[in-house]
Amino acid sequence: MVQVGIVGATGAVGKELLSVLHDRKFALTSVHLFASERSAGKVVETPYGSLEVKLFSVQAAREMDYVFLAVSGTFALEHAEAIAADGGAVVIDNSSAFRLQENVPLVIPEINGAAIGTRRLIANPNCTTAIAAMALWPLHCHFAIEKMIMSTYQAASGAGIEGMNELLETTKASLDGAAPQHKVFAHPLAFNVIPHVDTFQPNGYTKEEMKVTWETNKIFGETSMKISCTAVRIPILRAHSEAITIQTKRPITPDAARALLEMADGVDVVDDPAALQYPMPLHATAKYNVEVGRLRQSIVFDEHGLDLFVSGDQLLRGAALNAVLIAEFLEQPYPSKFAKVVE
Ligand code: 11C
Repeated sequence: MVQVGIVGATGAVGKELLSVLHDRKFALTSVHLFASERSAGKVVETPYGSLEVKLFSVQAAREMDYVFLAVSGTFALEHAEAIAADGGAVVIDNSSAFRLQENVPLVIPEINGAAIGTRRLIANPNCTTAIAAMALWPLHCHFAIEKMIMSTYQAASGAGIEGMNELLETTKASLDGAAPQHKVFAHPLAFNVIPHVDTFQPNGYTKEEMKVTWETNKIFGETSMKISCTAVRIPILRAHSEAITIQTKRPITPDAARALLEMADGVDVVDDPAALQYPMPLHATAKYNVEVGRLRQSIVFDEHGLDLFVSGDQLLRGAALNAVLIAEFLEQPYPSKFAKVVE
C-alpha cells in the first residue's frame, strides 16, 4: 500500500503533480489532498476522480508514504521536518526552504539520486537550475565545466497560476488598448521582458540568479564552479529557456557534446539549424524531456568552450516531474548514466 499526500494540489505545480503521477502510473493505492482551513472541504477534479481536500495536519501527513509539498517555503520550514521525522512520510519539498541545508539532499534523480541515501526530507531544485542541469551534467562529467554564463528566458508559470493569469490579463488589456494592471510581476509582462526574477541580493544578482549558482554546485557535488546568471521573465506561459556558455577544463567539441547528450535520459537533442530545428518553449511545453540545441564551439573560449540553448517545461522538469521522479527513484533506485571523468 502506497499512500501519497499532496499539499498545494490546486496550485500550478500541484495540478501537474497529480497529472504526472497518473500519467506515469506511479504505483500508489490512494491520493490525499491537504490544505489549510480556507480550502479544506473543497472537492477537486483530478485524474484520480473527484477528491475532497482534507484539513492539513502533521499527524495526517505522517500517515502517508510520500508527501509532496507544493506550497511556500514558510509552510515547508514549519512542517516538513515534523512530517518526515522518526519514520514519518518521505517529504519531497518543491520550495527553496531546505535546498542548501547540508543534511538535506537536493536531487535530480538522473544526476544524483544516490545522494538521497536514507534521508526522508528531499529538496526539489529550482526550475531554472533543473532544466539547465539536465543538459550540463553529461558535459560536466566528461569535460569538467569550470565557468558558466547563463541568460534565462523564464515563463510566467514560475510565478504560479497567478503569474500565468496576470500574463493573460495584461496581454488582453494591452490588445484592448487599456492600461495593463500588474501585481505579481514588477511591471506588466505582456509585450515586455523583465530582467528581474525574485529579490535583489547585496551583490546585485537576484536570488533566482544566485540559486542557479548555489544549486548547480550542490547537485553536481562541486563547490567552486563559477556561474553567472541573468534571469529574465518573458511573456510566455510555461516553459523556461536558457542561453548558456560553458568554459571547460578539457577540450570540448559540439560533436562530442552532441554524442553525450544523445545518450542522456530526459534530454532531447534538437539541433538542426538548417532545418530550423532548435529548442523552443513552444515545443518544450507539456513535454517531459528538456530540449537542447544550438550547440556550437565558443568563439570566446575556443576549444575549451561551448554555447548551447535549452528549453524545458518549468512545471514538469522544473517541478512536478522531477518530484515524481524522486519518488520513483526511491521505489526503484538506479545509478547515474554519467560519472565524472577523473583527471
Ligand atoms: C521563477 N524559477 O521562474 C522561479 C520559480 O526556487 O522554486 C521557482 C522558484 C524556486 O519564478
